[in-house]
Amino acid sequence: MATPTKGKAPARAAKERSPALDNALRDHQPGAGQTDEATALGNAGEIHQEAAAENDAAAFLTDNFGHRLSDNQNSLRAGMRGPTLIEDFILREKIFHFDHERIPERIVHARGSGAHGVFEVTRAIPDLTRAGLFQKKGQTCPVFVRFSTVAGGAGSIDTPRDVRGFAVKFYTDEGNWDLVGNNIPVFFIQDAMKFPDLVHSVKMEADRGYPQAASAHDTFWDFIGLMPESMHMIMWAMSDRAIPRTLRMMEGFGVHTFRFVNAAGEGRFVKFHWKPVLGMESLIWDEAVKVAGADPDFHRRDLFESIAAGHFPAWDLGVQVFDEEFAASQPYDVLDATKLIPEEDVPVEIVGRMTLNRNVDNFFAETEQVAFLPSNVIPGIDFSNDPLLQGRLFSYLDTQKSRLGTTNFHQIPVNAPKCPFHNMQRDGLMQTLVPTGRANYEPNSLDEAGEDSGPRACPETGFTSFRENGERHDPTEKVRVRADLFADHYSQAALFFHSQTESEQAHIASALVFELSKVALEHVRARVVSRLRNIDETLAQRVADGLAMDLPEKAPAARQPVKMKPSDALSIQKQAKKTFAGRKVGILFAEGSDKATIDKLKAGVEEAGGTVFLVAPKVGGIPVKGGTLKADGKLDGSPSVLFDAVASVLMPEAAAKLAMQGAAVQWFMDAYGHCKTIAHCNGTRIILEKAGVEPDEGVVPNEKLLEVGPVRHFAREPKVRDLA
Ligand code: HDE
Repeated sequence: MATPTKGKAPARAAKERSPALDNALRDHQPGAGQTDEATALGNAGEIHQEAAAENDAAAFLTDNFGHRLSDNQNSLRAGMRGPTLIEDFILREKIFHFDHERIPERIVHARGSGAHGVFEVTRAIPDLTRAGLFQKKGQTCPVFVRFSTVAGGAGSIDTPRDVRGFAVKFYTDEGNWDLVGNNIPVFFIQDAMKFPDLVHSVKMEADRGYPQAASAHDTFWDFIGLMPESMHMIMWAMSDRAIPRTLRMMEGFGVHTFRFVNAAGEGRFVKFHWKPVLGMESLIWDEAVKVAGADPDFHRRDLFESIAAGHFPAWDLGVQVFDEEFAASQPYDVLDATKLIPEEDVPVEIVGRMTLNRNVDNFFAETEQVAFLPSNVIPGIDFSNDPLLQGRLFSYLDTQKSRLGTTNFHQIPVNAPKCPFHNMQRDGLMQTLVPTGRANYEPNSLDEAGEDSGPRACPETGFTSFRENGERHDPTEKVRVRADLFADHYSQAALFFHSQTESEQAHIASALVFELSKVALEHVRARVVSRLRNIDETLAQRVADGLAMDLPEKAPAARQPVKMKPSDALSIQKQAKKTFAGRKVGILFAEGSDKATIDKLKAGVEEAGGTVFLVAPKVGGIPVKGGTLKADGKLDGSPSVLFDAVASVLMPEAAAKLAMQGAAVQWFMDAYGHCKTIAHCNGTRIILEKAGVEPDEGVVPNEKLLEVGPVRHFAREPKVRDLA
């Protein structure tokens, strides 16, 4: 409350204030420490009075029914020191509302961050889909996106090892299309029937209520060990994909096989991909753990600040389109969500670009209340018989009622379509629309009496389900089984592992060791390792060694795996982009540092598309050579894990002083340990030595920062960490 008025005109003399405000000030001034707040309070009152004079009704505080408040500081009492009166409708309404301000958090994906944006078609595909959105190049539609972690609660950290949700709501002219995907193209399970078990196992354990936002515990790995179909997803979840550096630098996937249907009624299968324009970046596990402490809101803050600064994150929408014939000739079933289609087999064709260009105005109203439904499709986009997708079509509608409390959740602004919608549905809790007329049923002939008869179905433009049965099933049979190829649990897990660089493979092995080391039940560890033997014998051996256990017997495979050709598209490191765009460089300076050098470094990074964050032992104005300089962050509150690369401009005396401080030594030790580029001046050497930083191609003089770029130097990793 104090903030908006700080620095404005001094408070008026007490006699000019309203009696209520005087009362508030008196009661709020028990000690000298409160003077500032009280002054601000006076200013607030002053501003409101002035606004009132201008007849600006919005400036008055009212209750929810529009009654103006005369005092927002004191409840109504029976006498100066007496009890509060139940008649105080203002107090009761305020507390009543507050008491009910929380809604049930999402059972999964509770922690999320959202933003508005726009989608633009870059390639028309009328041959593939009749969806109006894709008919013309240049066509645009607004979107809302929510990124999320899966396992943790709404208040949990942003950087656990976890899958990230990547849910996009397209507000098209033909209604909302929700592409509710993840940042990993496959899933843990094949059938919706197993979802509650999966989620129960990964969430906090039922009796003890921990661990929060972590898969490294008994129940998760117990379930995984007993569900060999999860092994492909486990490879992804243990890889660097599960610890993205920012939300802006991760891929997204629709996961399931969907259908495109064109105007001629021809259907083709389609998989959706989001490719980040900034390229992909991940954290290193040690870094992820430290970021969690340094800034639990790391991803949310990054997204918000990037958009606020006008650095709009963008993704290209790609499609892999294929027909039944292709599907039938693959060694996997395209209806199985634990399988992907290698990009080398079916290239990803880019058809549009999404740019996030507006932060939410209110987190609760938009990010919390947004309701995604995989069942929200538009004519030209249809479902497949993927048994996981089929279950989702039911679940999301259902969950919104429990979260948002009403079947009218579609009327909440962030959920409402931006095209008109009319039907005969009426009433329900929190109906906020006021439908007119009598036509709330159909058919009716009210128009014959001159009344509005309401809307009607339209066979030509309305949604029609794809009619052909290209998915080869016998609809006369009722069965609880899975198709044969679903039984191949290991071919694609091996494909993923063998597509990674050596360093990425080491990260996977180490992640498995870390996670399983947190599993207390030894038979669970052994079962998981026995399954790894079906993926790669050396991986299984590395994990067994890392856990100091004997290699268990190989688990029998339900179906013999086949060999697939490694795919570079599955590796982050093989696709790494050397760019400053969207990257942040931390520059350390202190008293006496050369401002001109700092300015030059900053200008260079900014020109290359990056941002700079100045770090110093103190945040106020610091005397430097050439003037004073303010830091963006204090050293011990701005560890190097928050940056993509670091640089330092220090005079020898200041560096000698900093070399005595853990925060400064740790700054470089971590940057080095996390394989980041370290640019430095001569003065910094004393700290580098103490931090154990050894020369390599990523430890360079400041002048070389732009040339080397904010890339990771993974060749350094074996020197700084013992990987499995
Ligand atoms: Fe979800 N999932 N899910 N899921 N999911 C939810 O819906 C569910 C699955 C995904 O930012 C819930 O509104 C079932 C796959 C995202 O609001 C719930 C199954 C994929 C989000 C639900 C799956 C996802 C959710 C919880 C197995 C990737 C967050 C709150 C059949 C393709 C959306 C809510 C947001 C959220 C159910 C599997 C992605 C309970 C039953 C596979 C990104 O309805």
